[in-house]
Amino acid sequence: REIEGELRAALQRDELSIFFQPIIDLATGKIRSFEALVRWFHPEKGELRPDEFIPVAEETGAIVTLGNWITAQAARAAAQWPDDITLAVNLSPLQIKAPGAALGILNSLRDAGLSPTRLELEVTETLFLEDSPTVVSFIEELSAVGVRFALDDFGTGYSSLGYINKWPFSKIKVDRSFVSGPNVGRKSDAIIRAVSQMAATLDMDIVAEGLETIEQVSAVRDAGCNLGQGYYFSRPVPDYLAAMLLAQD
Ligand code: G
Ligand code: G
Ligand code: G
Ligand code: MN
Ligand code: NA
Repeated sequence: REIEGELRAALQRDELSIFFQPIIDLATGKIRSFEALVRWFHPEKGELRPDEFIPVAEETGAIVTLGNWITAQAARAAAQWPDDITLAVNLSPLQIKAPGAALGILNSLRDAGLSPTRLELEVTETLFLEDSPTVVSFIEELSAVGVRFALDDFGTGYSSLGYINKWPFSKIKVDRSFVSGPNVGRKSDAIIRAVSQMAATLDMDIVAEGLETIEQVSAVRDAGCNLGQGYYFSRPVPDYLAAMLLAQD
């Protein structure tokens, strides 16, 4: 595919960059962490979203190189932040299943000078669809040095509670379909409440994603989410703007 060779060249030509979206403590209004979101500024096609090239990178195996590059770049920015601000990075299932995946991430952190305890890896349920020893050792190796895991897009899969029972997640990210859209109402609110209560009991953080209005912020806070993320607070921004947000916080 055309985009495949271009992706390789893009890394060399510096066309990719990492944006950062703050995750806010809903009790204090302060920034708790930033999620790294990759962007590709293509010379002809303009801004490409990850949905358009991450799947291609997965198919071609380029995701391993790309993923380690993303982690390294994001960690380099995060190393400049105050120590109590953490970095969240999205991982593709294929990236995790590649040989040496944990080592690749730890090397990226070391090169960037970021402590593993400041990294949180966001994974989705699709990672666990097959119960592989590779996934087990990936999670054990990184947990052992203090890396944390967040269950992303919670509520869109099939057996999220089973995964929470089995794996050491420290955070649940409630999918934005529970916050806005046709399926939001009494039922979605009750689900957020129940999951928030569970999260608090288990000492997990719970983030509501896709918050765009003050009403949505109030609703998820009242329902028990302790963290929030979305355009209401900030769009994903370049590293220098993330640093400015922190300076003003
Ligand atoms: O960034 P957007 O805001 O468009 O993200 C779209 C999707 O791409 C999300 O599901 C997000 O998790 C994923 N995504 C964004 N950045 C990365 C990345 O660095 N690595 C991987 N694997 N997925 C990413
Ligand atoms: O604030 P406290 O020490 O009680 O927090 C214990 C744990 O519960 C922490 O992991 C914190 O993130 C989480 N937590 C705190 N407040 C809330 C909340 O309102 N809802 C949920 N779900 N978790 C919370
Ligand atoms: O799958 P994941 O949760 O990693 O993806 C995050 C995605 O959500 C990114 O595409 C990001 O740009 C997008 N996003 C972040 N905040 C908002 C928001 O408030 N509204 C909408 N529609 N999308 C958001
Ligand atoms: Mn995510
Ligand atoms: Na999500």
